[in-house]
Amino acid sequence: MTDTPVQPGAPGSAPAPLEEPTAPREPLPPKAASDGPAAVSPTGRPWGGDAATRAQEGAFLTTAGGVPLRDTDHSLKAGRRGPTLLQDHHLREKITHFDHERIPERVVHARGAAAHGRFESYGTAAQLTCAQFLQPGVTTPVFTRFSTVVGSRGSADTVRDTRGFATKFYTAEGTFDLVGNNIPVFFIQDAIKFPDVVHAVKPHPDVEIPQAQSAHDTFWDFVSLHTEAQHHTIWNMSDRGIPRSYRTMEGFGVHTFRLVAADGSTSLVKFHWKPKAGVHSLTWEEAQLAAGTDPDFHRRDLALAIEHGAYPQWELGVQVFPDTEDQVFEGIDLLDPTKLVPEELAPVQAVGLLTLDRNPRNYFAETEQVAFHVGHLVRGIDVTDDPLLQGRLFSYLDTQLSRLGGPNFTQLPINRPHAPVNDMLRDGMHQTADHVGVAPYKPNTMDGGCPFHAGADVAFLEVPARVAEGVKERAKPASYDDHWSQVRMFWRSLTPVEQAHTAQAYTFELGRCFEQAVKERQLQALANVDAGLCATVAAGLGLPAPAPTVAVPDVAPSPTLSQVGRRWPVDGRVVGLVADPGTDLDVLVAVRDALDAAGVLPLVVAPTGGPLDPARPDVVAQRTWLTAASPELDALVLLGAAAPAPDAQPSFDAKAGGPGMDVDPRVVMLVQQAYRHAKSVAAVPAAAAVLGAAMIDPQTPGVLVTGDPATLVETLLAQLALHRAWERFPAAV
Ligand code: HDD
Repeated sequence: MTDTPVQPGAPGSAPAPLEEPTAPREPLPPKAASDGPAAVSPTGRPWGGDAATRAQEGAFLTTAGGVPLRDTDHSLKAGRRGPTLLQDHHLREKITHFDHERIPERVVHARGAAAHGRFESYGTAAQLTCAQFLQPGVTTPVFTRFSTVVGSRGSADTVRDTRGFATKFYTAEGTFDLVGNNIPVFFIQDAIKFPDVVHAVKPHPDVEIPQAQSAHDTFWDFVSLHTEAQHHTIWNMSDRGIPRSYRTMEGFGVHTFRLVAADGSTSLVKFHWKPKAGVHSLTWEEAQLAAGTDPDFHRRDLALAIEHGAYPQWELGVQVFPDTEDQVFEGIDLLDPTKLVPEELAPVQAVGLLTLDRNPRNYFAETEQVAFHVGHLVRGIDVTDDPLLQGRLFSYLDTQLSRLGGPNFTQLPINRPHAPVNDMLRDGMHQTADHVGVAPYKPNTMDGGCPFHAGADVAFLEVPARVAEGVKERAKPASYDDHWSQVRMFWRSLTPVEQAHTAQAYTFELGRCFEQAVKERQLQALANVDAGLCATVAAGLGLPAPAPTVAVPDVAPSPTLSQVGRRWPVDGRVVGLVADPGTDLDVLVAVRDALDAAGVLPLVVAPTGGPLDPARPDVVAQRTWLTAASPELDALVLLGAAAPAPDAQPSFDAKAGGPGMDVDPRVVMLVQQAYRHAKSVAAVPAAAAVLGAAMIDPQTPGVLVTGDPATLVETLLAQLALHRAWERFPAAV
């Protein structure tokens, strides 16, 4: 025996003391916003937080096998400075798992944001379809994922692009997916062209630029050669291509679907989502600013609105057409996905209300792993022969096999039906179900004939629709040949402000192309749409405007295609209250509370974070003069003279506000931006100098100076309902 102390770490020594506590601790509770209103689906499954899917249990850190761990910070080494041992099974498990944390991103729609909610049926579609979730009084849990199309998972939200709008209805009769976009038509008429259009719009394959942009040669090469894409493209170039928020987008099922009623009668329909908050877009400058200051602009907006209780809502509506044999309505081929049916010809009839009220708890588990499929249909809703839809019926199932690693992705918690599942699919990668019985085939006697076929009163039934007569050929019908009249209809339905934005977008995008032939060919396409549009874009490019090559019939505008001129609810809109140490906090609180009561989200914008006055902890800055930016704010209220703060720097961006000026240059820049973006700007008299420094005439539309908080709020809310002071365009951008 020796009494020499054993060195820590030497064989036989006690483990080194731990720095962290080892007392058991309960896992953190979920964030309030992701807890959401507790509710139970009609099938009995909870959807306000599902304890069964929570991954973490117990108080201790464990291995994947549940063995409690004492140390996850040091690998097992041969001596403290020695090499790491292959024996370290915890190290290998930890690193191996990490090495495989990523799954392939979606080939399109990679970047998205999602939320849970509920769909309440009005019952107004009960005459049209026997689908259970559209019957009177039925509420169905849903999960909706919004997305851009072109960019990678980490790209910016506010790029010019189409937006995806996909909703999974967990109905009592099985899952129904409505996989739509914010544009009612598509680039192509046949799914076989999908790889072509996507290859054209994705970054160039040699250097992989540009990211999340259509402003490049291959895209315009494709759409100018492939003129059926011109209709979708003009929607992209309009303000619809840069939505203000996911909350302010329309959604469209695009294709014509067939509804089947309880009595077997059928009708053709197009699905529409109508946002309760109205249809609003960013300006191009706002979109570009937001991509820099807040690339997560739409994702954050959705999550914050839900967290603040301003739950986004959309009405689901249908345009209904008789199910005639030719499937043509008012001369429009309903099977051509590059055509819409103007609402003036077939009004949208509301059939239910979607409310998104719970943020995801885990982005990967829910938003990333959710798998939509146009073939997820329920009894009472069937597909048509639209060749784009037919191809999609293959693609969505197929893509999940590589994205989610096998055929059992419907067992992932977010994809699990809320209806009972009793299929005869077995085994495969990532199988988690414990199937019982010996006879997963039909007919059988070994399992007593189970499971039984469903009767016609509950089963999904394909409608016995007549298929077109003809020969087998790779061709399309003549009714798909008009690529121009609806493009012209869209253009003519826009107000002058919207037309100016659209022409500017074409000019920018083609200006980013380098191939002369591509620009000239697209100008030729624009000449067929409208001579004025073509001339404006040609002038911007410095090229001659060609004459049209196609005689396009004159078309009536469809006023519902424009966003301008209507009043919308103000719920969930965001107003910046620009304050400083001299601000009368009673006025600020009066304005803030009145806006809050109207459902608007007021954000205090102060020189620094924290309380404006230590004696008034109820008034705290949510944004600072440095972090606030116009795109996030739908209007500004100026509540102080905004004298330069000690950290103010002269700004080259602001037209005024350099050294020696009386107003902080960051506030000047913010106000100038908001003004250029045609936002309302209201000011108390003490802040009039800020307008002066920003060179804004207080008499301009949408600008107001008043000392009366009630008048200020009332005027501001009325202006917010119009979204922008449109009269300020086209001087604004
Ligand atoms: Fe698609 C994803 C919408 C045509 C193939 N599509 C995807 C998503 C939306 C749409 C919203 C994202 C779903 C999510 O959030 O996970 N797609 C549309 C619309 C189309 C359309 C409205 C035309 C009307 N799509 C289309 C065609 C094909 C695909 C013609 C193939 C032939 N789409 C896919 C895909 C994706 C997809 C490759 C990528 C990831 C996924 O499916 O799950 O299969």
